[in-house]
Amino acid sequence: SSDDLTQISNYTTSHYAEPNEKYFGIAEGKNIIKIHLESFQTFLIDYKLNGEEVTPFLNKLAHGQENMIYFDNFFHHTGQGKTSDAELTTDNSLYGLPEGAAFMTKGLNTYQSLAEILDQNKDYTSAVFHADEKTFWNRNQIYKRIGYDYFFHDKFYDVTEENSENLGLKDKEFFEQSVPLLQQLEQPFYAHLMTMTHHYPFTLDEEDATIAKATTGDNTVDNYFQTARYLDEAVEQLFNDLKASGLYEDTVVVIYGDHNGISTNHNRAMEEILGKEITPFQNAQNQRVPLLMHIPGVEGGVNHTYGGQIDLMPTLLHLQGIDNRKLINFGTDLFSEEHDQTVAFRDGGFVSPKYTFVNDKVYDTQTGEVIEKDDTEEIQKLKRNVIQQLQLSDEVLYKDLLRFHDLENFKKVDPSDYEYTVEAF
Ligand code: GP9
Ligand code: MN
Repeated sequence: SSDDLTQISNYTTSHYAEPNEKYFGIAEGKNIIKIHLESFQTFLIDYKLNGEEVTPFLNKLAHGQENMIYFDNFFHHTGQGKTSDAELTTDNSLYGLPEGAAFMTKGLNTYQSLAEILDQNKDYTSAVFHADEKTFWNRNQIYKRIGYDYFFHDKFYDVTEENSENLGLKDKEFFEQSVPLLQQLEQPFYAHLMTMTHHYPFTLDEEDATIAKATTGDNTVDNYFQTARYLDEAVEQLFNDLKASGLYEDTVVVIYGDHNGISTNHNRAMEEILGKEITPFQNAQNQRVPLLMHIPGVEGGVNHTYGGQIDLMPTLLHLQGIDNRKLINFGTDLFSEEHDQTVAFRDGGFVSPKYTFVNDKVYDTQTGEVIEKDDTEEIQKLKRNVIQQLQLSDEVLYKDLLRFHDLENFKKVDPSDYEYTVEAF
């Protein structure tokens, strides 16, 4: 009911972080291109396999080329919904559900998404580019509730046996065919491009491989580096094409990893790769995924702020000069002085600059040492806050509470406004 909603908006209002004046509105009206790196974990950045960089282009970006801001303490919070949880979270500042995929089970809910807020406040066109079948993760249904104007799925692409691998169209082909579609969008736009080749089991054609496999004997881990390199080259190609098309200039570019690609089933091989034991503490640290952001006119560099996918929507809104104070957002602006640096995992664990809480143990995030005296008020409070945040976010989804959330100048999304067929485009 709307009473449940009041409790939740009390929480999000008290948790809200004021925008940083230096960044508020700095990217107003600029196109936003968000690039989803499938299964890409932060440990790949600057990792050398047999003395060779695996992802040379992304490494350069992480070191500030193109005036990229690189968040090296950024995490995913995904659960069973994997990619779709990352989408839900980055676009709505809500957590995925503790079980199943909200994209499937809550596909008919009401949302107040980033795409729709941008549209209704600043006249943005929004589009998802993803060359899989449109029904995968129930995207064709939920996107109409999220309010995406366009969804360029496999039917919009020329997909053949030769240009496909694993789940479908190879990333280089995907990006190449996406640029002409991007050029047709009315500006300003918010475009979300989702890659697919660097996905379990990380298979790749011999002719596309430009780095040798790892040699741990674990196929998943060994293959992971070849597809990561391929993805790196695909992103570089996209940057070149965006520049050539004139789209790059004056565009906010956001690059993020969606979730881990290597599960704990592969700990033995990963220990060989990382040269350290994969304890529960280390496994938590491995849930880092990169976030890179190019904001025209803002100097690049490494930003060590702790944060996660939940924080992306508030951050992007503030860059547009749209205050998220009244929104049901569980994250906070990464650039805000008041940003909450405690990053929740879906299972109630968390990482903060000081503490890592996993498997019922608290560790010092900086040293990895177990903290014996873990019942301090400070730690208890962090634990409570994380649980509360997850529970309230779940309640929003389970009870479809955004139905009751009146926002000034916001019209409820009408799914019948959207039709994702090639004919309708
Ligand atoms: C499929 C792609 C992969 O469309 O999004 O999903 P995942 O298996 O990573 O959840
Ligand atoms: Mn994924």
